[in-house]
Amino acid sequence: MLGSDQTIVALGTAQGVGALSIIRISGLKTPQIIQKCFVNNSFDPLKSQKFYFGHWSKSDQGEPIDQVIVLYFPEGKSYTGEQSADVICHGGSQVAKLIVSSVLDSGARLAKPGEFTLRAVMNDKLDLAKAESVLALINAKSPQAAALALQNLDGALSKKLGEIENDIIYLLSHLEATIDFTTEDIQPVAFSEMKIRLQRVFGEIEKLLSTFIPAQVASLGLRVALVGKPNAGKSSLLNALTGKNRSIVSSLPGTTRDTIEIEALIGGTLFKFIDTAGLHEATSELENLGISRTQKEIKSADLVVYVVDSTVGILNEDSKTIAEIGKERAVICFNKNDLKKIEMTDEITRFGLHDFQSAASSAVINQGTETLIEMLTKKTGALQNSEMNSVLTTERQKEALSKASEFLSQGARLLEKEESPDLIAFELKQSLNYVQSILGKKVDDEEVLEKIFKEFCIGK
Ligand SMILES: Nc1nc2c(ncn2[C@@H]2O[C@H](COP(=O)(O)OP(=O)(O)O)[C@@H](O)[C@H]2O)c(=O)[nH]1
Ligand SMILES: [Mg+2]
Repeated sequence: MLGSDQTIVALGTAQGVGALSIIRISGLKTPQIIQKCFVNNSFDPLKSQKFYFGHWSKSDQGEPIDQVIVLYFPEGKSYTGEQSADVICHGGSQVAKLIVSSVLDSGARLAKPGEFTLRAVMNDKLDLAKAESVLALINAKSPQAAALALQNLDGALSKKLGEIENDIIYLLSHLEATIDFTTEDIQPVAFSEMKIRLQRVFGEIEKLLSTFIPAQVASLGLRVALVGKPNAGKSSLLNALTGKNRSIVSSLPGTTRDTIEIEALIGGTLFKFIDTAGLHEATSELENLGISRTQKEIKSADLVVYVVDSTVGILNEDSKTIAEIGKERAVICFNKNDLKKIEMTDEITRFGLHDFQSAASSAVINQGTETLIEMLTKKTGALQNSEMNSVLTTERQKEALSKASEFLSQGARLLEKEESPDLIAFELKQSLNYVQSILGKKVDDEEVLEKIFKEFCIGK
């Protein structure tokens, strides 16, 4: 790998004032840098995973910069697989900076984003799927996203992919034994047995593929659009939903006047509420823009809260839009419940919307929002209790596994027709390559690596 003979350094903790900072060093020169800058007579680079307390200086004759703890990891026993150290110093704006520059002066260079993790992959300390979960864990915005990322870092996805890989290899070896039984010791299994086994792997791949969207929702947040007629109380409801006891993660004003996106962590679930422009006959170009944007939000949202003014009731246009959204994604919310208590079931039935879920709320006195949140969270129930022990968390993983699935199903078709084993084996080999690419076996594609690691922060 380019530059892996160089020693790298970076601040591992966030910039700014805090109690402590950690500086990471990795590479061949790590022990000699410590010997030069660190005053501690017992430091021994041959000892495994030791920590030392002492002063860090600019050089062996320099003034001390700080009292530090040095954690030393010899080759093969560190995160990167190389000789590596974490220097724990006091936080703040100066100390860590001075220590990093002393390491740079001693022959290291500044690490690129994700370079420590890249080295870990190159030295077989992590596979690519685990490396991606390091990034996912750092970027997690909800407890659920963090839990999924940790599961993968602990190897859940890698294990599952390893099983799939072995199953395909098994099929391949038996196919190859039928092609050339003189060189193989394997007694090939019958085609009928192969069919069963291939279907089983295919099922496993499909099951894994189905985890991608729920995992995306868990990590990116559940997109909930608030839609309805002007004046129904969408904006007020958004405020009530994201109001007290909620941690607002961010608030992004949209490009049109009336579109606002607010992230809020509620009961462990990350929500992205989108306030939209009211649906009505537009009288100006600007309104038209707002409404077409609303249509787009309706399409892209995971769930839609269709807000109805209880004093007005459902109108024909409302019912048309609600029906179009469909009962899987829509919840009807009768707002302004403080002004008028509407018979929800009657109202819904009258418009033929029998199977739709509904809730009543008052945005001004903040009533009914808990029930609405509960309803929305339940609608995402599949995300919480489906088999989420190994999940696909990145677009790259999903793309590769989809390809693996395509080749495998092509292989299955050929097997069904009892085509020649080498044709079937060809498809299976392609499938195997894609499965292995997720784990990063035989990683030689610089472009793929660059794309993954540029997302990382420096120091990881
Ligand atoms: N009484 C009452 N008034 C409400 C309620 N929700 C909204 N409003 C009022 O209805 C008007 C329109 O609300 P707004 O949130 O701007 O509606 P939007 O156009 O759908 O975003 C405002 O005057 C709000 O104060 C509610 O639950 N009860
Ligand atoms: Mg509004």
